[in-house]
Amino acid sequence: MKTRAAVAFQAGQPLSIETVELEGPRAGEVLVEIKATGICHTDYYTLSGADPEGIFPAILGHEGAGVVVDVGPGVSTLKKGDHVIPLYTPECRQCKFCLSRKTNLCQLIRGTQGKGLMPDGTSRFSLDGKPIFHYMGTSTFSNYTVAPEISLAKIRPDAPFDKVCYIGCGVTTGIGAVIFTAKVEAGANVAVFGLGGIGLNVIQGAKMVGADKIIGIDINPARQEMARRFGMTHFINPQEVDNVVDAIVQLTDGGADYSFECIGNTQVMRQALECTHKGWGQSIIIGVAEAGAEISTRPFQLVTGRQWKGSAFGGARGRTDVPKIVDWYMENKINIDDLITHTLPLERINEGFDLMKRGESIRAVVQY
Ligand code: NAD
Ligand code: AHE
Ligand code: ZN
Repeated sequence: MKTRAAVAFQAGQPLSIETVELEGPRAGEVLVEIKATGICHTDYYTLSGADPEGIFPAILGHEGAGVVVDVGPGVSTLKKGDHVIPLYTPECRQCKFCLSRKTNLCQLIRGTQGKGLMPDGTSRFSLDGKPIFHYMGTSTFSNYTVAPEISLAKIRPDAPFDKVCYIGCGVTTGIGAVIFTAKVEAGANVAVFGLGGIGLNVIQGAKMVGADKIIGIDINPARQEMARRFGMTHFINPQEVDNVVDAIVQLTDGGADYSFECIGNTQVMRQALECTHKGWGQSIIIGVAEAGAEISTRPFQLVTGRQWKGSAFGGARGRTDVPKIVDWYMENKINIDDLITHTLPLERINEGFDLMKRGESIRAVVQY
């Protein structure tokens, strides 16, 4: 079949709207009509050329929601008409990682996914007879996409696509990092570095679990209003204080119990670790840093009890947890609507990237 898609032909170049060829689903695969997709900073990261796994031409996008149109041989858990959210972190429930119960990082198809291919080592997308690579196993910047069955969470049919698509990455990453990765307890003091599409969801998660002080740190003062609406109690603009770490330590009587880096800046990652409390502070890295970047701190910071952790997709097990997060939204337990600041047609997807780069959007959503 043919489908409209935004194609990334080259790093650093705007996406190009094309009509591409899409082959039907093979064994274990599912054809999905994507109804809406968010634009995450990670899409920009890969498009910029900073991603060591970035390959071109590719169809980016990993924050979508849609409807099953067709299933390939052997698919047993999904059928035509089911509503789904594609998962860049699949959940096969049979690999060593899934069975460990210690991580959400299912590895069954990670090798081919990172090479922009379906699990059988080929691509379903092409243009003028030449293959186009998939991205993160999802490629939601295409109106129709093919994904492995294990990379799709079935969700309730009454959830609006243009809102719950955000659960495909930002919402789950932010709230999940608080409840699944850090397991923040009521009364804890939390510091959140970067108040964009991810950081605001960390704030929302921290408020949900009953955190005490929720300190937001961002160089964009315009982020303050929205962050307060989601539960931030204190704001620090790093450009207005001598030392961010000292400012947080003073506010929290010795340091934050938990901190979250939601930017992808290795200098800030160091600050995020060092602002946590001696003896037990935990700092969770969510931000994705460019190829070659490295983090550093004095080992003494860890010797004296601070811990560095990372979180991918908020530690959520997609097929199990994503449908529950959709329920939370439908039951008004979480707010997604206010974070979706812009909705655009596919033809204007590059404007969505520009809004994010200028710090004017929280989430721009493409509606097909
Ligand atoms: P975003 O662009 O919406 O937000 C980034 C925020 O950081 C902005 O508000 C910006 O003003 C702020 N910022 C930039 N530099 C800063 C600095 N030096 N100090 C303080 N604030 C600063 O991006 P996003 O979509 O929220 O994504 C944030 C990061 O999380 C990205 O690196 C993205 O790739 C990553 N991410 C990781 C996962 C994961 O599973 N680990 C999932 C999604 C996104
Ligand atoms: N290809 C990148 C890795 C980027 C990365 O860390 N991705 C996160 C999700 S970001 C979503 O917005 C992730 O889930 N990582 C785990 C994994 O297996 O990719 C690079 O730097 O190589
Ligand atoms: Zn993302």
